[in-house]
Amino acid sequence: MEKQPITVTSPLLPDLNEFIPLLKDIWNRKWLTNNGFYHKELEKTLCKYLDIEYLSLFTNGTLPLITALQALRITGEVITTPYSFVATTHAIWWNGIKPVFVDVDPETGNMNPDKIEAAITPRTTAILPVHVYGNPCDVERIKKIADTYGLKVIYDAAHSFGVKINGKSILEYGDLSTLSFHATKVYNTIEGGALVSHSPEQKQHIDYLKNFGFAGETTVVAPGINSKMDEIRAAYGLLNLKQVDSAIEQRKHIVELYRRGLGNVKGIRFIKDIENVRHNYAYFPTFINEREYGMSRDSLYEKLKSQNIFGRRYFYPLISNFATYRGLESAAPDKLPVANRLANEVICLPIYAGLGDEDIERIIQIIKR
Ligand code: T4K
Repeated sequence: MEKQPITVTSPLLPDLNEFIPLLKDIWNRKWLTNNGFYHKELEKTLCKYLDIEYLSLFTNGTLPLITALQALRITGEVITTPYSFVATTHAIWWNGIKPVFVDVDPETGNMNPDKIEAAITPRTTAILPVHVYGNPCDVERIKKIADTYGLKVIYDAAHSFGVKINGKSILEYGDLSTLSFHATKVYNTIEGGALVSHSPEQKQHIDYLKNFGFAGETTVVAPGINSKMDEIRAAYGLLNLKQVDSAIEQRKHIVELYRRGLGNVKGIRFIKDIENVRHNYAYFPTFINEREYGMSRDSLYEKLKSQNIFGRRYFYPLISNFATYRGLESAAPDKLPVANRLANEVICLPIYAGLGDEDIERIIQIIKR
């Protein structure tokens, strides 16, 4: 019998039997969106789980980025990383702000703090790094630079659900952090996201912004947007939260198997394991050195595909190489050598709760052969 396709991820789904009574309750309440009961419950429960104080739910992980830039009134130029999903740069562009790319660290794929200062101009107002694959950026150094130059920091923490550093939530760093709860993420509400802030006033303002700027029935305080999470997804999110710890444990086990199975394969490299981090194992990126491995990343990608295994080249092409952005001065490939190399070498292997040991062993054997 032909093997079922193995995709890079598969969504964590709550028990349908537990979901149906919640749906019935929503039907009875006839309150479907606009800060309803389940919305409030999920905000509260997520704050507790993530060990943070202020979180605003959104309809996806892109709108909190766009809104964060609005909330802090960011203008001019924003320093960012090209090694991410396009949404990071798109959010800057949608605000009429110029993205300025800087290169990344070869060991982690995160923004290289050594490159930030040279990119600062009189028009720079903020830094927008990404904790890529859920691995924390060098938050202390980025804070120091931001403080020195009077810049704001917004972290795209789309991959960092539940990640901690030295026992503290990674979401505590920066002026604001954003999360994505997309179906493909460690924790999902189907589509969804959040903006994490640090004071009741900041949260209040963000809550106005995600509701058209309304601060009361007849008062609009800003040109807001509509990005409210509905009750059905909030209820689904409450159920999914109950199983996320077990899902992260299963992901950890998969990472251990991959690291053990592929650790000695010449030409294959993993992301550096940063110390004192509670990881969420959101992705398992491997980097293929064609010369040492004896096959290019793309050939390996095709070979896996021919066996019904669908790894993904996150993040290739590099954002700065897309037609939309490649005209920018900072997008020139010779200015971003590390990011370009990582984008050309990366393949993220399948990882999700429920992926069996025998499937992982099969993937390892195909890569080793
Ligand atoms: N910032 C960063 C750093 C991000 O990575 C993202 C999103 C954002 C911001 C924006 O957040 P959102 O606005 O999306 O909340 C996926 C996701 O759509 C996207 O959320 C994610 N990052 C990005 C890295 O990956 P695709 O186009 O690669 O997904 P897709 O549809 O090809 O799905 C991948 C695999 O997952 C499929 O082959 C099978 C499996 N899958 C997918 C879906 C949607 C399922 O099994 N079931 C499903 O329902 O973008």
